[in-house]
Amino acid sequence: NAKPRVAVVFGGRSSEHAISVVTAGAVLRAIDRTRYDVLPIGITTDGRWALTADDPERMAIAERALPSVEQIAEPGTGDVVLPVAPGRREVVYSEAGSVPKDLGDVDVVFPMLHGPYGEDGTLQGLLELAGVPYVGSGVLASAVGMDKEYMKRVFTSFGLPVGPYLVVRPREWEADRAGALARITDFAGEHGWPLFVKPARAGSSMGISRITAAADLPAAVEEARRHDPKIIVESLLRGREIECGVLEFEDGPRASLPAEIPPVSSHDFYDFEAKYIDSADGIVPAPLTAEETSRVQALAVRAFEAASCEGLVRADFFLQENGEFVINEINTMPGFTPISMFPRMWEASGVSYPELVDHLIQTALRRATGLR
Ligand code: G1L
Repeated sequence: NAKPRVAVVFGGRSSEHAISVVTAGAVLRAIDRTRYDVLPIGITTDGRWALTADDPERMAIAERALPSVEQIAEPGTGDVVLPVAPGRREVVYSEAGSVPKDLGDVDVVFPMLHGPYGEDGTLQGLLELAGVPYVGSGVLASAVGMDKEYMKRVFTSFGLPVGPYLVVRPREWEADRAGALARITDFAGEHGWPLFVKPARAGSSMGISRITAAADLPAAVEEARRHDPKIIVESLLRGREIECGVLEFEDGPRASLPAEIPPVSSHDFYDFEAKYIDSADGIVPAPLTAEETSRVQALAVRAFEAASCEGLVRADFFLQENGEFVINEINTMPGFTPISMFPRMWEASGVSYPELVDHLIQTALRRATGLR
C-alpha cells in the first residue's frame, strides 16, 4: 500500500547551485505522484540541509533571476539530518534545542548536487553508511568520474583510447616547479600547442586555461591549483564532439543514440536559459554512419563498465579525422533538465523524460545497499 518515498537532494555549496535547483524542479515535476511520495531536501549555499516546498514552479528561472534553496526552504526546518546508522532510514530534522522530529522513512535518495561533496562519491558514501539506496553511481565510479587522472587510467586499462595527458602532483610542483614546467614544455613539443591546463578534480569548467606559449604556463598552473593541488595537462583533441548516454537496465547497460555538439562559433546567440542549464544546441541523433553509431555505443557501454558506473552515465568522445573515437570524459551526473543532452538522447531512443526519472528510481530501488 505504501508508496516508495523519494528524497530529492539538491542545491548545495556549489557555483552550480541554481542549476541543481532548476534540475530538481524538473525532476519533481516529472515524478509520478500516484507511484511515489516525494521529500524535497534542499542544501543552502552555506551548507544547511532544509526541507523545501514541493513546488516546481518556484524552482524555475523567473525573469532572469536564478532560484535558490534559500527562497524555497520551509521555515523552521533548519537542519534536516540523514542519520548515519545502518538500519535507520528515518529522516529527522531538528531546530536548535528541540527534539528531532521524525519525517518518516526514505526508501531512495535522488542526489542532484554538483561538484565536490555532491558527485565525487562523498554523498554516496554517506548514503552507504546510512543504508539508504540512491539513484546513480556509487562511491568508486563517482570518485573516478571526478578525477581526470584516474578516469584516464581506468579507461586505458580497459582498452579505451584516451588523448595525450600529463599530471603534475602537488609535491612535484612544490619541490621542483622548474622541472614540472620543463616536463609540460616537452609535452607541448611532442603533442603541439595549444595545451589545456586543468584542475584534476573539478565539478565545472572552472580553473581551466588554454595555453599557446610556455610563458603562460606558470600562471595557468597556479590558476588550476586554486581549484585542485593536482593538475592535468591535455593536448587539443581535434575532431567532432560526440556524446552518448548509457542507462542501466535489468540485463545490463545500454547506449542511447549518440548526439553531436557543433563547434561553438563565438558570435552565436545563446538563449540565457539554454546556455545556463546545458547545451541545447546538440544535434540528436548525431549524423553518423550506422557503423560509427554502433562503434561509439559499444565504447560508451565499455566506459560505463570500466568505471563501474551504476544507473546512468554520459560518455563524451571526439571522432578524429582518422575515423577513430577517443574518449574525453564520462559524467556520472550529467545535465538533466528535459532539454539537456542526456534526456534528449534517451528521448530520441524511445525513453521519455518521466520514463527516464521513473527508470532511474526503479533501478535504485531494485538494488540493495552494500557490496554489489
Ligand atoms: F541521480 C542521477 F540520476 F544519477 C543524476 C543525478 C544528478 C543524474 C544527473 C544529475 N545532475 C545534476 O544533479 C546536475 C546536472 C543538476 C548537477 Cl550535477
